[in-house]
Amino acid sequence: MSTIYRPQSIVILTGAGISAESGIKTFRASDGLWEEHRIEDVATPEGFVRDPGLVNRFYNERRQPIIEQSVGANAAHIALAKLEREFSGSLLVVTQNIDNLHEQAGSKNVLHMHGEILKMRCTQTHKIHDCSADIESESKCECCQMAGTLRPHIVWFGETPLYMDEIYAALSSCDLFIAIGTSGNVYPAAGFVQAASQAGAYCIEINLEDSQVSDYFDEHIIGKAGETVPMWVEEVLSA
Ligand code: BV8
Repeated sequence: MSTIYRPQSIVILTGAGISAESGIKTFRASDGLWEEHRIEDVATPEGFVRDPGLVNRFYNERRQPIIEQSVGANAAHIALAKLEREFSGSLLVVTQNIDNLHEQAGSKNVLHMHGEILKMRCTQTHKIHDCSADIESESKCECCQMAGTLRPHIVWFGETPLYMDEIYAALSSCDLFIAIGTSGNVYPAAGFVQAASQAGAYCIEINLEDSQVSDYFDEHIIGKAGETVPMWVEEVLSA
C-alpha cells in the first residue's frame, strides 16, 4: 500500500465479501443468495406484504448460524478490531452486512446501514427489539403483545438506509476511505467512494476482483480479505 502519509481519519465500508471466508454467502456470486431468491420477493417491503412467511423464512435461515455461533469472525474482522484499538486517529466502520461478525471480533464503532439480523422491529410502534429466534407469523411482539406485527430490522430495497447523516459527515472529513468486499452494485453505499474522493480522501478498494465502482479508487488491493486486510492494517499501524 502506497500510503504516503499517516492517515488521521479513516472510514471503512464493508460488504458481504468480508464475511465470505466466515462461511456466509455473498449476494452476487454464482452460488450467491440472489441465485436462490428474487430480490423483489425477499428484500423489498412489497415482497414482505405479499408473503411475510417467505421473507421471514429467508432471514430465519440466515440468522440461525449466527445465533448458533457456527459462523465466526475471520482474520479480516479481527484485524479491523485491532486497528480500532491501536490506531491513534478516528476510525468508523460502515457495514452493509447484517451479521454481527465485526462485533464478534471486538469492533465497537460500527454502523449497520442495512440493519442487523439479530434485531427485529414492531411495524406498529417501530420499536426495535433483539431477535434471538425465528420470526414466525404468530410471534408475539413484546411491545404491543400482538402477533403478526414483527419484521426483521433490515433495510430493504426502496427503503432508506440507516445512519446516513453520520456516514456522510464522516465521509466529508476522512483522509482515508477503504471499501472491503463489496461489489459496488447497491446505492447509496456504492457512491460513498465518490463522496470521500471529492472530500480529498485517498481511496483504496480491497476485493477479489474489480467492482462496479473501481475506477473511483486510487489504489486496489486484490486478494482474499482474510489475507489482505491484516497485512494492510499492519502497514497502517506501522506507518
Ligand atoms: C435507497 C438487505 C433512497 C439486507 C440490502 C441510485 C441512488 C440511490 C438509490 C438507487 C440508485 N439506483 C438504484 C437505487 C435503489 C437501490 C439500489 O441500489 N438498487 C441496486 C440493485 C441498483 N438502493 C436502495 O433501494 C437503497 N435505498 O436508495 O433509498 C435513499 C438514497 C440515499 C439516501 C437516502 C435514501 C437500499 C439498499 C439496501 C438494500 N438491502 N440488503 C440483506 O438481505 O442482507 S442490499 C444487499 O446488497 C446486501 O445487504 C449488501 O449490503 C448489498 C451489497 O452487496 P455486497 O455487500 O456488495 O455483496 P455482493 O455479493 O454484491 O458482492 C460481494 C463482493 O465481495 C464482490 O465484489 C466479491 O468480489 C467480493 N468478495 C467475495 N469474497 C471475497 C471478496 N472480497 C474479498 N475477500 C473475499 N474473500
